[in-house]
Amino acid sequence: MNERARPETVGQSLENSAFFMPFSMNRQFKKAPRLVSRAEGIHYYTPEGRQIIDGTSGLWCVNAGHCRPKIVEGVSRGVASLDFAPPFQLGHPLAFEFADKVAALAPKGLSKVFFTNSGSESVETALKLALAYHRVRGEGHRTRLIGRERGYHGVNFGGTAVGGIVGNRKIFGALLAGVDHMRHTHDLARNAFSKGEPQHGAELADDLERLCQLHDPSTIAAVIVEPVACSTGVLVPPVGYLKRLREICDRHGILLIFDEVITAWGRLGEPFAALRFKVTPDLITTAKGITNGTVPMGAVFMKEDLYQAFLTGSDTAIEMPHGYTYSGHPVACAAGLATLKVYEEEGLLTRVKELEPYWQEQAHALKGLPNVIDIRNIGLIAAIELAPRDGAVGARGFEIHLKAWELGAYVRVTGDIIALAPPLIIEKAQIDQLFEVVRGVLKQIP
Ligand code: PXG
Repeated sequence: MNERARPETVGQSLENSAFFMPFSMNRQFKKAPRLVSRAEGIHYYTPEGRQIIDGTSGLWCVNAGHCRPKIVEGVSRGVASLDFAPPFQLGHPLAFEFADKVAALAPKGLSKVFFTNSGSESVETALKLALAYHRVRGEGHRTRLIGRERGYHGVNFGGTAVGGIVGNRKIFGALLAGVDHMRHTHDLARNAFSKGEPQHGAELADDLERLCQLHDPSTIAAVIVEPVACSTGVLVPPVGYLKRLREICDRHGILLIFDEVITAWGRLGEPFAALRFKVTPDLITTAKGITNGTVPMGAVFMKEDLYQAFLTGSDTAIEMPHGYTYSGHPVACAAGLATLKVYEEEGLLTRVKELEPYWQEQAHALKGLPNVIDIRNIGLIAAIELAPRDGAVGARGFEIHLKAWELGAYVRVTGDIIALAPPLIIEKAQIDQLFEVVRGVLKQIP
């Protein structure tokens, strides 16, 4: 067996392992595992020492690259000096310091921060904040939550309910009551091979107006969307779409939530996608890149007047009966502070502005390869959509994922869509290498 074809096991079978892997094909995976045991910069290394380009920043989170010494050191020092402190009715300085630092990067007006431990928890927190905000202002009749088809907002009940992925919803019962969904914006017929924001589809925002008329706007608390829907195959918002959503929300007193779990922290060339699209939501959910993926953490940013509404309108001593044992965990805050330092020192929150033209050119150079029906990009994200095989949606995509691994790149595949989002430290020559692997794979997989 040559070096490349060797299974990446640690020498023993994993078929009877106790580990129930999340969002994985347990049956298939445990027969032929793919493991990594070390990472550095833009690379993973298998237990056998094979180098793999990380084409998706782990899971869209390792924006500064892997095992950055300053972040490792920040986490080590943090855990050695304060391992844990209760976050309720007690504090530690790092949480206050980190909240002020991240709030300074957020769009103007989103000045308060609630800490969580993941994107899913951020989404639940934002949805609960929206409902509670209306109630403390005497608008408790606003109880409906609106999401969008093909949206991904994590896996908790609220996030699954506002999410628009059929496979994630269908086996979990009725989820939340009072949820509805707008249409998604993916439109290959009009927008295939768009560079950046596609031209067609701003009018799809009017689907929100339709739902307002159906339910009456006074029943709607909040609308949640990803500025760019990443998990379902990189759906870039059409020119003017997000602005139109904002206008409709303003007209009807509905809160707009941007789920920036992926799009924040420099992925689109700004600290937040809201800054790039120049549309300011009322709440932003985030996680992942906030600590460069090293220690789990999430955050919800909110406008000052939401926070003030709780301080003035709450009829209980505790203004917001919500929070997690690990909200603002000291080790996560230490990781976050060290991460921000690296982002700042290396200009990573805006570096993508320089890289984007080159990235776009290299991505679109794949046009014409077998089965490629669309290429789209924004920031340091690209998707290559392939025609599905007859009667076997996703089969081609999965073979591509495996072949890329064999040829030395880890790439995300959703159905038959390849999604690429490497660490923001990537150099042009490494962008070439990543696309060279993808090109080779596309040529080999029928
Ligand atoms: N919202 C958005 C927009 C996300 O992308 C979550 C919420 C949930 O975050 P947590 O930290 O609870 O996982 C996410 C997560 C993929 C993929 O393959 C993307 C995510 C998670 C798993 C897989 O694209 N994003």
